[in-house]
Order: sequence, then structure tokens, then C-alpha cells
Amino acid sequence: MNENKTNINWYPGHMAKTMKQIAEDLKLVDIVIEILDARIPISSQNPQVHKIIQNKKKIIILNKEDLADSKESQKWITYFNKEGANVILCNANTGEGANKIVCEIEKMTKNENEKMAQKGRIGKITRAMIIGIPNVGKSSIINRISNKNSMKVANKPGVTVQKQWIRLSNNIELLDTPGVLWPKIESDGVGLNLAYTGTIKNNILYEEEIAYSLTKLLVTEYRNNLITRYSLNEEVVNKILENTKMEENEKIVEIMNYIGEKRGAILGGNRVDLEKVSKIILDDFRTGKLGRITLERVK
Ligand SMILES: Nc1nc2c(ncn2[C@@H]2O[C@H](COP(=O)(O)OP(=O)(O)O)[C@@H](O)[C@H]2O)c(=O)[nH]1
Ligand SMILES: [Mg+2]
Repeated sequence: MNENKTNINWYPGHMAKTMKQIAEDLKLVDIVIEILDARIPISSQNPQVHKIIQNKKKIIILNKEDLADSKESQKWITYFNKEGANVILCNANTGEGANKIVCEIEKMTKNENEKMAQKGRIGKITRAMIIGIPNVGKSSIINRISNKNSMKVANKPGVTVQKQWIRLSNNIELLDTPGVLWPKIESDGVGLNLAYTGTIKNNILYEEEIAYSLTKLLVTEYRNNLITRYSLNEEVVNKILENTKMEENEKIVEIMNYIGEKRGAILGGNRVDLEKVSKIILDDFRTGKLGRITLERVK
């Protein structure tokens, strides 16, 4: 459970190796539990995941739901349901939602188990594994589950490499190591989403650029969250945004300056410390102090 968090360098050889490992683990399980970040469900999904898991039964966990906009999360649930996945909203920090995993697996396997029982085959163990890109909360969820169910089962016959299984119920077991997928930065938008959430440490973009883009987005989609968090005067904000003499980017910087003034992020000569403001905005977003925010919308 101590796989590298953020700084995995995904090079093709590493991807191939990961793919192979996950493919091997997949042979041992009936159900795949894919963890996504509820704030960025698409950007936090490895686009090759369908290829990797093929037609295994799938549960999608929208994790960090405490940080996401509830009404958008509901839309995402509908979206993934339409794709045929069972969806669970989860906050791995409190464990909320994690308890639904067992129920969901039971629902999914009920028919099959009943059919087997009719043929006299009872006691089949359903096995599941967790997959997802770094930082979406795979380890937190596994920890949550294993604290409650400390009974571990090891060394299945026929399994050469020793696998640790966490027993979730009489007939459900979870592989205790997750499959770590790589994030795929297919577009600037995806790269930014992964940077805002701190999912990837972005070496290409400066923190100020990330904070600038996030502020721009928040000004449009979550203006009240900014106003509330930094006690901004709504009229002042609107005046800046409606100022026809300013370029779009100047307006955003002006909003950041305003936030800096409010937060006392001031350098000598009364200049606003934009580096500090950027850190404040990003940190407040990532820790939920800016409220529940979903960056990716169902189209
Ligand atoms: N707010 C919030 N933070 C979470 C949640 N789940 C995980 N985290 C945090 O996200 C970070 C990455 O979690 P981790 O379980 O290590 O992710 P992994 O890399 O997928 O195993 C940690 O700082 C966790 O505390 C959640 O549901 N809500
Ligand atoms: Mg982990």
C-alpha cells in the first residue's frame, strides 16, 4: 500500500510493466473498482482503462465527494450509470460510501450466485481489485476497508505470487494492492485539471499560471465561492469584470490582486505578492476551503 504517490515517472516501459501486472491481477478478480476524483471524473480516468479491464464487471467510485459539487456529482452518477457502471460516491477520509462497496458487489453477483446455487455450487468467493491513477484515494479506501476488516487472507492455491486479500464479507475479498494507472494528459484542459487538484505535480506550468487559470474558471463557475471565502465585495468584483478597458487576463490578475489585498499578501511598495496569492487559492481549493467545486461537467 505504499506505492509511490505523486512522482511516478511514467515512461513507456513502466506503462507496459504496469499494464502486464494489472492484466495478471485481473485474472484473479471478478470485479474491478475504478476510483475517480469526483471533481474531475474524466480527467482522472485513464483513457485506456476500458482496454485494460475489458468486459469485467465494474464499479466506479467517485471519491473526494466531500470536495465536489453535490449536484454535479449526481449528474456524473447518471452519466456513468448510462455507460453501464455502478457508481458509488465516496469520502475516503471519513469512510462514507466505502461501506457501500460490499452491498454493491453483492447486488452485482446476486443473480450469478443464485444460478450457481441452483446447480449446487455454493460458496463461491467474489474477488475484486481497485485501480486508478495516483492520488485519487486508492490507498485511503483500502485502508478504510481493511481497518474494519483486519482479517487478511493469503496464499490462494493456484496463485504463484503471494497475494494478500482483504475479506470484506463471507464471500467477498479485495486485493490489498491497487493497480496504479497513469494519468493521460491528452489536452491542456486535462493537464490543468490534474494540476488544480494536485493530482500531478506539474513541472511545465508555474503555480501562478495554474492559480490564474483556476481563478478564471472560478470567476465564471463559482464566483460566490470566491466572494465568500475571501470576503470580497461583490460590486468591486463585478466592476473589475465589467471593465471594458481591461483585457480578460488583466481582469483575472486584478481579482487575484484583490484577493491578495484581502489576505494581506503584500510585498514591499504595496505590491501584491502574486506567488503567495496563488498558493493560497490553490491550497484553499485543494482542501475544500473554497467550498465544493466540480471542475468537469457532464456535457
Ligand atoms: N478530502 C478528501 N481527501 C481524500 C479523500 N480520499 C483521499 N484523500 C486524500 O488524497 C490524497 C491521496 O490519497 P491516497 O489514498 O494516498 O491516494 P492513492 O495515491 O490513490 O493511493 C491523500 O492526501 C488523502 O488524504 C477524500 O475522499 N476526500
Ligand atoms: Mg496509494
